[in-house]
Amino acid sequence: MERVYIGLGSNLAEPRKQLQAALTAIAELPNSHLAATSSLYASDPLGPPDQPRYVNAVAALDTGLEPLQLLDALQRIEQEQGRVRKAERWGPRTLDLDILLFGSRQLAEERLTVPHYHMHARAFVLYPLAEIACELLLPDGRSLQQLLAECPYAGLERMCD
Ligand code: A4P
Ligand code: MG
Repeated sequence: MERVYIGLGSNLAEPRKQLQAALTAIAELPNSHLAATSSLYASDPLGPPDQPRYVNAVAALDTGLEPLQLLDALQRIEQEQGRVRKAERWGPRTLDLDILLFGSRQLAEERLTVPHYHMHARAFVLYPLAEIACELLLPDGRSLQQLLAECPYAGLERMCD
């Protein structure tokens, strides 16, 4: 089993429900155990500004799946929840599931870059992650606390349960 962190995001079709349904589906993945989930956070969109605010969260999964098996499974969940991939970069979506960290692995495969390439500077990733993995070290040796110190909380809002 390896500890994996998954970033969840949605800004279409009732984002809260999208995230809750995704967490239920992730909890049912084979050979895996959903260990923790952060609160939900409302966040200002990164990318084109003419789109609704996002709801974001981070989940910790202990899994025996290999990285590409997990990516396939997460993309299946995205599809099942009506994700349509559009040409516009960083445009609105019903559900986005990103593999942020996979144990201490560093992967640079065609379909999979781990750690996720922009996680280091995104408040909507780092603050939810800190809720469930405060003492985390990244594979390059940087601590989550260090990244948080350089990442303003701006545009983020923890949602009530
Ligand atoms: N891929 C490579 N590495 C990974 C990984 N670690 N996890 C590949 C998941 N997928 C990975 O992803 C495109 C391809 O990346 C996949 O086919 C996979 O093989 P995608 O989900 O189809 O496209 P995308 O998400 O639109 O692209 P991208 O560049 O990954 O966008 P991001 O970085 O996910 O950003 N603003 C707020 N406030 N909150 C958000 O959650 N999200 C985005 C999307 C933009 N703005 C946002 C948010
Ligand atoms: Mg993505």
